Amino acid sequence: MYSKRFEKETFKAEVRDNVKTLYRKTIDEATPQQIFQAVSYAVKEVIIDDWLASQKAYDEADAKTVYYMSMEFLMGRALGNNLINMTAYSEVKEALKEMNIDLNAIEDEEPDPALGNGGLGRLAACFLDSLSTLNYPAYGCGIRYRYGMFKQKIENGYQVEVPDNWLKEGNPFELRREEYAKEVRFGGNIRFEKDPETGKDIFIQENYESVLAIPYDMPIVGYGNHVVNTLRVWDAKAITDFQLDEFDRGNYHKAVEQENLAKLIVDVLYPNDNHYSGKELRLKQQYFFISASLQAMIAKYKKKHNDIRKLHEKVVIQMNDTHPTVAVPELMRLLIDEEGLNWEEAWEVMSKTCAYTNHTIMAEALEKWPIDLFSRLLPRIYQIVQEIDRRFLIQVREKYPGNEEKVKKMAILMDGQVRMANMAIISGFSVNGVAKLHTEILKNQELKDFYEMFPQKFNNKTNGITQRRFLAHGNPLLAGWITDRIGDGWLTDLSKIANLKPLVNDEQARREFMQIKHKNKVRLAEYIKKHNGIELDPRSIFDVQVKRLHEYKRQFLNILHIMYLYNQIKEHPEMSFYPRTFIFGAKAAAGYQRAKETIKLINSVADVVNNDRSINGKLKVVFIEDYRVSNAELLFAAADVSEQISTASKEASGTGNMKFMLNGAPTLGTMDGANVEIVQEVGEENAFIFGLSSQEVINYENQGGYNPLDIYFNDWELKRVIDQLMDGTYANGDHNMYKNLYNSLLNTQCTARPDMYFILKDFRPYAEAHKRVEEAYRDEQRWSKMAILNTACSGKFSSDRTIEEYVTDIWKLKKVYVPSGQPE
Ligand code: T68
Repeated sequence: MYSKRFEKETFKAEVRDNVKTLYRKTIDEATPQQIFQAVSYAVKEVIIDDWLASQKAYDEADAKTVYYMSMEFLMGRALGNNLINMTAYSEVKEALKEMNIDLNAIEDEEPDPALGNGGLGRLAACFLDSLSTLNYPAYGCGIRYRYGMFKQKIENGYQVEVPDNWLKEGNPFELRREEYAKEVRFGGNIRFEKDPETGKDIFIQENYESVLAIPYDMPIVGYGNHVVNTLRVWDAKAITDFQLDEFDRGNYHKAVEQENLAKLIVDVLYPNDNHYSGKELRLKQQYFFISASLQAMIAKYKKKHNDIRKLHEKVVIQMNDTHPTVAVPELMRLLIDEEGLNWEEAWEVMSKTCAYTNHTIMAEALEKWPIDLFSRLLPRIYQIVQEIDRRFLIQVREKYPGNEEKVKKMAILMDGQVRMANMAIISGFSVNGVAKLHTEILKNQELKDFYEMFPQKFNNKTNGITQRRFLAHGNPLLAGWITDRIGDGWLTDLSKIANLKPLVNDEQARREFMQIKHKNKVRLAEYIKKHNGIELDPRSIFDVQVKRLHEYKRQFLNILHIMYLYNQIKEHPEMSFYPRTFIFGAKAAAGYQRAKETIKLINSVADVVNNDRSINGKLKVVFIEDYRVSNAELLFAAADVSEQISTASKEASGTGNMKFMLNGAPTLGTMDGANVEIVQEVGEENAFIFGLSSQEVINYENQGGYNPLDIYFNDWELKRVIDQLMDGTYANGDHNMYKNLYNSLLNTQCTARPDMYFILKDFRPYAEAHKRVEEAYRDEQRWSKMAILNTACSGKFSSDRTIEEYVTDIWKLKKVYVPSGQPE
């Protein structure tokens, strides 16, 4: 047993006590939210003991630690996951049941901490889970946004954004740690003096604004090993009288300004994914959490060590995309200005400490800060960036004499901008992509010049997901069945799931597998009935596309195909057609017009199709409101088909694709991102692959695109679908509702390149792939084999595997074993 405190009677007493001391109530009087809090505090008691034990063990081992720096951690709910990882889920469920409390209902009381947009933030969360489970010392460092990703409401088919006040009821799992607060300074000017004794330059920042960064720690519980790591997210507070410059004392205006800055800085997560918005506040957020995290990191190091020149032996910093890359000059600043190292010494330490992960090749996602903004906000940091750039360009000119083209492409400072990716690549010791194909594209196209100069820095780390959340927690029926069949080793070693492979030839096993899928479809249908009021037939094919809404992800292609199917059914009512349910879930960035129009289109098609009795329920379309981690778990468990249809070369990896596979849904997709590796593992015959290859897409792009009108005028069925965007069919007669979408496909006046994402080009191959899905699904035996094989071949896609690769190739950490922190 993980802890005696989870013994039924002990645990029940603890919950009763908590309800009493927190709320002066008995269990019967307490609200579900209060019970959630009381249960969480009881669980936290156990966690704290292990947390202390972990930190003690790390201290004794003097172990190297990874600092995973990320603007986003999309954690999802903590209670259920913590119980799973403490192997106490069923005990606690039973204990609560005896008190007439349903654990699932209590879990639903927890707000979904949504401090992230999508894949990048969720990846960070999976990585933390794996780091703890694999016994590696780690910190996640980020921001405690007061408002996370907005809540999505659908009103009249349109997305409406509602603020996500996730801290309203208080977060039972976090610890505020005021005593570790750090000051972060912005703006002002830099004066420099010579130190009269050493003759060194000293840089003095004057007339700056500052805020106090206050850390909140959240426990990251490893699976069954008593390891608890820390996710440290920073809140901001004004520095009022204390610590203000002498000269500023009593300066009321300044105090108010600093108050406002502090409030604003951690107020809200920017809700863009794969898109850079160049807002000053965003840069403030970046520097704020990086400066605070690095100060804390150095302070911790110095408690045990006195030679800062060896910092890199005890810490490594992984930068999750370019968002935290201001860590490079900030670490230089701390080493030079605060620790007294010279440039060369500081460079040696910094460049052995920092590593960078790239998550996208989309040009609009690349961070390039205007120099005037950057230098005004971070004057000392800017000086350091200039020096990094100056020294680097000397190297470039040495290596490529007379080649000013290279200089232009590779410089950090160019055309009035600070190019953050260039800085990260030049400064760190590792640059990784997130799937094989993506890394190859980085090396051979996007970052070719850098790869030529620093080939040793480049490496691939194919993404992964945690099977603890996305199978053990999200799909308890399948998890239980797998454990019955092959034992529970898969929970910490997903390669063991391959032991299911022989079961594809076991009819009984196949039937059970499909029965579980059916039950999960019923569970999802109930959720949809409750939330959308739509009645679904769980025997229909559940075809699911859930991910952020983005043109390159091509939800538009999916819905156009549904419009096409609907036309077909109407026109040929006699044609054989296996009933299909198409399920979407997606948030659009608030200012992303085409994305929002796509949501409206999906909902309007849903309205028409779902209410057309003449098609006998053959086709249903559902848009899940407020897609997030908690309902994602239901969706993966229930999906028959996984839609992964990005324009080839655009999706760096994808991770949803892996979650579907783990839960037994074959991929309907393009050869993009990690789909390529999924197909490699499961075999092409167990996936439905279609469309242009990444090389074909890149070739077209190099030619300036293709002409979609050639397709439009030669495929009348497709033309008809596209024309329906403009004839009011799905717009109550309004001819303008979808004109942006229509124009994005065809109109050269409105877009630089019509059909940039090759929707028309891939349409017929996509429709044909759907035909293959239908045919395969009709053959129950074949389908059940495919489904089991997808689960059985998913072993590679555990984030445990990914983390072991980061550890071996980049971080060089050692495992630390932690004795239980529980009192005997
Ligand atoms: C995603 N990126 C990739 N970005 O699109 C996906 N961007 O292919 C990959 O699997 C995943 O990262 C993990 O590697 C994102 O999710 C963002 O969310 C984002 C946020 C802010 C700014 C730019």
